[in-house]
Amino acid sequence: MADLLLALDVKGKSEAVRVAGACTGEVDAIKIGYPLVLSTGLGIVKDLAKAGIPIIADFKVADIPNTNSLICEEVFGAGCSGIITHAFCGHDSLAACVDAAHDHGGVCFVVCEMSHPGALDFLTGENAERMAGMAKAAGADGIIAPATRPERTAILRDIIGTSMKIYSPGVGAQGAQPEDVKKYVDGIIVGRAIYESADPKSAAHEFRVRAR
Ligand code: FNU
Repeated sequence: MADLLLALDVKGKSEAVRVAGACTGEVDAIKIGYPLVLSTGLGIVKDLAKAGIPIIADFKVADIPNTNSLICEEVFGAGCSGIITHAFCGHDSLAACVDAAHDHGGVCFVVCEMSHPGALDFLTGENAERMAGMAKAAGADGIIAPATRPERTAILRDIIGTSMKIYSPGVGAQGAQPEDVKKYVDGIIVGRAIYESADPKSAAHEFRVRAR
């Protein structure tokens, strides 16, 4: 049984509020990222948070520890309850994000293996497995692993165990189905298949039922 996270990669406040409003009650969290925040500013978090749904910032943070801390301060100060970070910058950069999240009562998720085809160039195999181990050692709350490669997500689950969560993108527009991956993960992340739908509420409802 997996939760449903809406990837709200729309542009502009009115579209974001429209889709989020339509999906209220059908999604367990909203994931925002650069497309939305660069078009609206970080103040969009307060607008979305009115619905009471947790907001996770997918900024794939990837810098030196001090800069990572500064980014996280802004994210949590704006009202987000989670941050998604990269791990390939190393243990100290990752620790900065985990510590900042926990200092604010939030959660930190770590990208280990990405869902797109190009992930196979670097973000897979031994690299992904080492990052999963690093995420666990850092005390992160969870990892990001691909619905498009469920067999890889199963391997990463074995590494982190059951005390950490896995959120999994790739369902819908990238070709994966909820049924492919739900037994390995705690949440599926769905963007275009919901926000580009003529009826986002029904689309979200269907994904949520299928993820259960
Ligand atoms: P949709 N996302 C992803 N793959 O797709 N954060 C990853 O490996 C990853 C992600 C995000 O395809 C992507 O940026 F680490 O329209 C987008 O916000 O369903 C969402 O997950 C997928 O969107």
